[in-house]
Amino acid sequence: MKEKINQLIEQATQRIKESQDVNSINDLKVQYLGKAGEITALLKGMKDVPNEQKPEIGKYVNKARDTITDLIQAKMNELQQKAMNAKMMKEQIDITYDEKDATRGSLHPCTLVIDEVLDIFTGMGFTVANGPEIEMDKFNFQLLNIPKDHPSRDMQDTFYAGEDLLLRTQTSAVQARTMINTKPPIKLVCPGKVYRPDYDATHSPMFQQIEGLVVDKHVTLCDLKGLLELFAQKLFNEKTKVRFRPSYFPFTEPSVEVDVTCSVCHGVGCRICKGTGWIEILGAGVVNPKVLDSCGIDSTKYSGLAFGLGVERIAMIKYGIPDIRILFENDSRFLKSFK
Ligand code: FA5
Repeated sequence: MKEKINQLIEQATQRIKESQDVNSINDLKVQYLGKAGEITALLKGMKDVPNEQKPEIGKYVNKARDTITDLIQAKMNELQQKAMNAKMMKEQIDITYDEKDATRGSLHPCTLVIDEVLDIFTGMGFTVANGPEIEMDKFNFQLLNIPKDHPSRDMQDTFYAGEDLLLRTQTSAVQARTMINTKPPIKLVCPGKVYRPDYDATHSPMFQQIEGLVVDKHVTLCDLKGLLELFAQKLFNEKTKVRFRPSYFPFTEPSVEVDVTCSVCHGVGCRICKGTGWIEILGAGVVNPKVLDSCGIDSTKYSGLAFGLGVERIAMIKYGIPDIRILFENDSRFLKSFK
């Protein structure tokens, strides 16, 4: 019996010594000391040992159990410490590192504008909607009262991706998508990228718009005026005045273009506003009843207002950026100035 116990201790000592990780040491613990473990079996077998040998063998078995328990515990401590050291080495922080040398990113001016505009409108109870950039002709044009071959399609030259597929030219496509799927009241803003074959100092082939749509009972041009005045004052400053000029969009009637007093010269006239004191920020209008009807909303019961602003243009006005292309060049010196 003693011989057997000695062999067991020897074997366990060797295996514990060779263990490389916490899992294998746990396995050994189960193998020797667990309910069905080898030491436990020896303890259980004590009942078969002749009475006169019991004290001596019992001591021997207990000693074996204590030896193996101590070895396992010591090895476990060692492996845990090793794992902790490795983790600390991996995650160590250089406290001598000078933060001034770190290059910290900043939000792009267009992202700043989008965040600010969405903040203003969500604060007024609008929800934020999204739609696909590759859009069906139906949503971008047809449901917005712009049938195929309609001359107003020329107002927004288009990148086509197939017979009925295109890169959306306006976030107004989300209006149509929403109205066809949602019952009024509707009150949403929709930010997103739009595409047109344009390229000069104030036009880019990809730019971003934010669309706004309200559909409910008794919505009027007065609501649109009040809403956009409040918006402009929040976005620029409290003294900002808003001017509505008659315009034309097939999906709104009446349609307007909205100017604000120049935030640089406050209406006096400067380089940014080309001496006029006013800067155009968006297109808007009362939703054309034809659009409501074709989207399944009864225009005798409901009316709506809609607007669409160009994010890059707002960023240009707000931050005095003379050429839209600067916004896409990703020159880090320019971007850093928005920290
Ligand atoms: C529209 O796109 C209409 N969907 C807006 C609208 C919505 C009217 C709802 C009525 C009701 P417009 O083509 O004018 O309108 O474009 C809106 C804004 O996008 C412009 O005021 C301008 O700020 C910006 N924009 C237009 N084309 C470009 C371009 N190529 N690059 C940068 N910004 C542009």
